[in-house]
Amino acid sequence: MQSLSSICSLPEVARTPVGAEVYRGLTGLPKTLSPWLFYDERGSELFEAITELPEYYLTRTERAIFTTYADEILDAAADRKRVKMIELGAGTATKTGLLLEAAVRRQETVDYLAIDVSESALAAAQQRIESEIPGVNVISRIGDYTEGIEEIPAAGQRRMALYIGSSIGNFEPSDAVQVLRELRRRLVPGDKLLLGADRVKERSVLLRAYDDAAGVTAAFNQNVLTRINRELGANFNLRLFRHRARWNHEHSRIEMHLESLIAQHVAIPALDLEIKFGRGETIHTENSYKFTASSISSIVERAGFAMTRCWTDEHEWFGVYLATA
Ligand code: AVJ
Repeated sequence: MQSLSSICSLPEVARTPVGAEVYRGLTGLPKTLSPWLFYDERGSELFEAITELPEYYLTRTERAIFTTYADEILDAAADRKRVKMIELGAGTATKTGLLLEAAVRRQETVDYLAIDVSESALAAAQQRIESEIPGVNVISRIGDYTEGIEEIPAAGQRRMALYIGSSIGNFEPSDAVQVLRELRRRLVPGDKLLLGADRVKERSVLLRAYDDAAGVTAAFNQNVLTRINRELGANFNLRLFRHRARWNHEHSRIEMHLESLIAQHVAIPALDLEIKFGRGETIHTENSYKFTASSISSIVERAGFAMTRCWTDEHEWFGVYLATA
């Protein structure tokens, strides 16, 4: 815990979300930065590029599962009612289109509430879906996760909350339970959760997905330093911090780090900080948890849902799980 006086004497910038996170992460030990810092404009572009890399199987595999099973998923979710879809962290909602098309086949029209923190991503998603999939009524809400899904569904409606793309993997398991529990609180019994979560697999496949040959993931990781240089006036030298991806077997997660290649000091003027790095010391920038059917079921059930069904691909590389509130 920091004393109140030390908080009050911090520069103004330390109270912005980015300033506060960088202050917290780089003054603590081990040094960490939260993955939400990746997603400035350039970072979002780099992430889109990652999803198209040959090594990054996640997006393509989840899309293949939806392509094969969208109708089955909608049937299982609907309980013969009309489905209404709500997507948490909708982003550009490219894979969601497959589920929306299946909903339109079933019931002709579907209400789709897209929630995301990025206004530009939401606007683009809304435009594309409305023009490409007639029958979808898109409502978009800027916000974090479960904001904006308070209202009780109309009689005869079944709500299906989508939390896809293995976004859940960025959370420590106990935080993942909290996030889903918060969602559960805003649903009524019978409502559904459709969760996409990456699966444990051979280590070399995992490592390649987070350290691709073209270096796009390395650029994505290092971009956080560029962002800190730009927004907080820091002087990180990108050539002196190397991208590292590690498999942490004990915690069943891929970790991304930025490793300092030499002993060095970095100044962050906006935070009045001088950060010291030892040679080989890292900033831990991301955890990407990988699940078994049983580890994800345990999280879903601790959050108050009952696991209902699951779908996977031929290699069992990615899982799509339907749970009932
Ligand atoms: C967006 C959190 C699902 O963990 O695979 C991609 C982010 N990080 N490459 C993931 C990411 C490095 C991604 N998630």
